[in-house]
Amino acid sequence: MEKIVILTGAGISAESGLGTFRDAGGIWAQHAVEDVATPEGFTRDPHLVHRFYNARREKAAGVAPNSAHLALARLEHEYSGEVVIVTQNVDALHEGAGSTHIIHMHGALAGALCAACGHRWPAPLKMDTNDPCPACSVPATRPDVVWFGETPYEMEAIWAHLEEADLFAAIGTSGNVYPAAAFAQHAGRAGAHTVELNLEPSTNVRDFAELHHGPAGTIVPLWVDELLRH
Ligand code: BJW
Repeated sequence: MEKIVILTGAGISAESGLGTFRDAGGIWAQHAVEDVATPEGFTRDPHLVHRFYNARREKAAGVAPNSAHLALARLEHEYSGEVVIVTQNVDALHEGAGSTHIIHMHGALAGALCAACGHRWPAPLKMDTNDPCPACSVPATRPDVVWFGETPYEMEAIWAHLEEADLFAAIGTSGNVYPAAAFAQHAGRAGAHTVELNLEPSTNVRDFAELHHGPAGTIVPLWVDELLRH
């Protein structure tokens, strides 16, 4: 029984209509990363950060999984081995497609987090920093997402999955953000065959043994068909 670990990034959701971060006209071209994706930015102007995430939550609620998300769900259900998705994405499109073994290493738009006590609960569509925490009542609500300088979720489990992987694939990620950008090297050194599926070569393309370049909605279903044939 073979284990497949798949890292996904913003590029897999691009054809569903969600913007990527670093492509021309992407999210970081419209918003300063230090203002909306750091704990310091949240301390400076929590209302700005909530406006940014409320708008993204609203947008994400109106989009549907594309053929790449659907192909990964099919892989999980039809493959004889184990399939684990580690996503950097905060949208719920893998869940919407029917995948079940998903780790949201950068959190989720669907989550709220109390900056005072660490309690986590389902986020309403619109959040504000004055919303009281249901556990401690302190008005310190923030999106349950991982900002620069914070520790991504479930890292111990992720490193263990990477070390057990027979096949590691990265889909739709530019390879600029650590620790995710180190996963291919880590899995490859532990013995996995490494595959990149991305619109263009990523920053760490040299860490991959096999490359498929093109839109995820086209190349991921073909790759999954091939895996299920063997
Ligand atoms: C398509 C496509 C189509 C387009 N089909 N493809 C110096 C050196 C090394 C590291 C550091 C350093 N200084 C600081 C650090 C650490 C820092 C970091 O990496 N900084 C770099 C900028 C240098 N990292 C952190 O702080 C992280 N924490 C950490 O390291 O803690 C220490 C620790 C490590 C290990 C164990 C324990 C502790 C936290 C990082 C948090 C990132 N947060 C964000 C925001 C999350 C919430 C939100 O969504 O708002 O996460 S930033 C943003 O970038 C978001 C994404 O998940 C992440 C990655 O972006 P992604 O997905 O790769 O998107 P893009 O836009 O970059 O790329 C899209 C790709 O798709 C492109 O290649 C396109 O070509 C492609 N594409 N259309 C296929 N149709």
